Amino acid sequence: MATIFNNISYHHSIIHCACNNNNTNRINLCPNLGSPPFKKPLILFPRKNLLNYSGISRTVSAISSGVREEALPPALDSSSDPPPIFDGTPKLYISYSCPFAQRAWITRNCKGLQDTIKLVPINLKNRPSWYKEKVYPPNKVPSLEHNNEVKGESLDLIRYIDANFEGPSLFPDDPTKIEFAEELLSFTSSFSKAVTNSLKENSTNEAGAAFDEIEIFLSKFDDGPFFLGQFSLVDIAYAPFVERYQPFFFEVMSYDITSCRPKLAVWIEEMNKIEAYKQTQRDPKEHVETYRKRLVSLKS
Ligand SMILES: N[C@@H](CCC(=O)N[C@@H](CS)C(=O)NCC(=O)O)C(=O)O
Repeated sequence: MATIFNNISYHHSIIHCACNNNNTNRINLCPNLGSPPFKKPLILFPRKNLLNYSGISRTVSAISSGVREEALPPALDSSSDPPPIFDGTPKLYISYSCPFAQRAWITRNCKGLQDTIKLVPINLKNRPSWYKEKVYPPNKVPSLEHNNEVKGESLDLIRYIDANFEGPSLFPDDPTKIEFAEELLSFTSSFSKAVTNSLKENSTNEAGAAFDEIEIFLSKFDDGPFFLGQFSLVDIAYAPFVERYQPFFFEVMSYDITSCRPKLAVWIEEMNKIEAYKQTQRDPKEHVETYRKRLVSLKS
């Protein structure tokens, strides 16, 4: 599972973009559609700019240092006994394939909480009945058992984990960045809706416009390659979705989401260096198949 993007070259590739990379307001200047057979995207990003981001090494190395490879437990199914519930050990219930759960899992890893918050993976296709009955009545993942309560909703959970557990802070102090973080966190649902609409219409128009928005967002702060400059919960909120959209759009829609979006290309590359995130990634082929099925169900 930790191998994910290691076996593909989408974001580690070279560099080649004919459009004006400084004009982040352009829409559809670079329509991005190639006719198959389609080459792996060639992304040109100004590596020397990365070296100017003084914050990267500080934040990300703090997160990555001490992150060790974790043996992931098997997913529990309808035949599995529940873990000891409300025994005082915080537990994060996830599904390995769920992007919402992945947000909470990345946050837990980035805070270095592997020994504090126990990971409890659930097989959603063959869900144990005790999960709904005894743990989390909405019957969704993620959920977090902490202090004799169970909470859900991924965007609430990542904030909760950040605020209530030890480890590096993943939310800014600066009021301008806080305001922007709120805007970006709110945009996550519009982003996913735009992609879903694109899939329904078999067109990249709406998704392309949403990726253009992302490119503009990534241009706001220049003290690092992340949404708020420095790595934060905002990056964690977007990463699981971009991880799925990038290979799906590339393989199925022949659309390279990083083409003419140099900030997004760099963001993906930098995210993929974060060990705490890498440990949560899945094989891109699996994402492509999941979204292929989703596409069929959206159209039927
Ligand atoms: N808004 C929720 C969405 C969570 C969600 O939809 N999780 C899916 C898995 S990716 C789930 O548990 N589905 C089970 C179901 O709907 O029965 C969040 O952000 O946590």
